[in-house]
Amino acid sequence: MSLHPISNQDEIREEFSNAMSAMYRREVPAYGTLIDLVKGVNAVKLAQDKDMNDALSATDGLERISEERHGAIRLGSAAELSMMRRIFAVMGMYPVGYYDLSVAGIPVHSTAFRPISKTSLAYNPFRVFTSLLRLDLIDNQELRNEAMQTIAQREIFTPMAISLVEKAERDGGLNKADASLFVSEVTETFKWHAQAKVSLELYNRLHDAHRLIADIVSFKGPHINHLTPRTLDIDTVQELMPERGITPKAVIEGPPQRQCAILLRQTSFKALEEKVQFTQTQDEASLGTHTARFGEIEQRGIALTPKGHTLYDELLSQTRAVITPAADGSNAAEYNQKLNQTFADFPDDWDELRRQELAYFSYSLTEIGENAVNVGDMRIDSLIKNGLVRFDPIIYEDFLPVSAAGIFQSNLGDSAAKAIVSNANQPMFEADLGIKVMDSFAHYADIQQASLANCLETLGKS
Ligand code: OOG
Ligand code: NI
Repeated sequence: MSLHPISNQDEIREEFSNAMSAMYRREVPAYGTLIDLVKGVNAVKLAQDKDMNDALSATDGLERISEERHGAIRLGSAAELSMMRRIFAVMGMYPVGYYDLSVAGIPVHSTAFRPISKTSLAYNPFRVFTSLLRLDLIDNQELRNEAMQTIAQREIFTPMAISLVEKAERDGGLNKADASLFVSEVTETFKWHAQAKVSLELYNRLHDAHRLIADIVSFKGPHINHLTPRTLDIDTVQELMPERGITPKAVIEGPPQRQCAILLRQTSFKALEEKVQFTQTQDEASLGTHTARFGEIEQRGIALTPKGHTLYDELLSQTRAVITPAADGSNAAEYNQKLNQTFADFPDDWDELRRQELAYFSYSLTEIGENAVNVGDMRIDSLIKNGLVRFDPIIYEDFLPVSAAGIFQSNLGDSAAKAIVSNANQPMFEADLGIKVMDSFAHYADIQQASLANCLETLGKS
């Protein structure tokens, strides 16, 4: 036994998410206001809804309900992305899913680094939505070269962070002291820098090509651009934000409010305009501003099968073919009404979702099932009907490209919708990342299948 045992990855991730939270509250005071609002609304919801309170205290523990569930960063190069992957791996966070944002006119593609196992997710679900800039989608060759050179010149990781990653890879983890040092070194990478790496003149040209390019290229590092706590009542938080002096985006992204929550609902407050000091050029003033950082909240529901996801996508595009939410919120009520109306076609009953194979469930034995002898009819529907097996929703742990695009857009302003040719390129993303991303559908299907097989095996022996 070593004198300095290896730290659990889940604990390192927990320490990291706490450090990020503390840093972001210091950097963006409005985010602290949002957290307080979310905590208050969660407390009211738990007091009003006893069933929810009981269910959550059994599964999630009530004291961490309002903690951060995810954050987001944007990287500039393959080298940055692959090192970031190695860093997240030390904290038990692995790339799941590929999101092509070019379809929405945003020149990035993304994955989410997240914990995978049930126990790790339950311990601390913190994920980081990570986007990589796609300079290949920028027409202007000269600007593309300048952007590439600027990014190539920066080193976003501290030397200590890199050497601790190497150590973790060599030794199979980090001891407690190294883990704490690692967290503080890694947190450095996500800090805000009011000092830009570029001149105001270059910033403006990058900004004109696409505001996101300016955000990614102009700074010393990939500042965390938002953190996202969990809310138990997203509609109420959305409604109360203005009272607390923060401006919400026009509409909540994702599915409408339902009895059986599906996928993910999100909203955010608009990014703040912050003062930036640009490098001096002869004829430009060096002070300017940049708008990038915001706060977001999320509420999660059940993961959908490919069939369910296709139905979700269809109903969402049906809605948006009739009404697109305006950035100023002027048609928000009409949009919500249309969304509700369209989603009436999505079954809103757990058993219906299960029988139509629209969503993923985890099966387990009831007390009757545990004690059953000589079970005759082993078909799953009969086992459920006879009270031997129960089924619970598997929660969606990933993201939604249309929602992500809405979050990006609301913080880029309407004018940022530039003509970007849509072209997904997962192989290029994975080559840059250094490994393949995990397929989330396959992962949810495995969890469901394993839970079912487990029930059937035990009952078969009875
Ligand atoms: C990421 C936006 C996507 C989400 O919750 O869908 C995202 C970004 O703005 O960098 O975080
Ligand atoms: Ni987000």
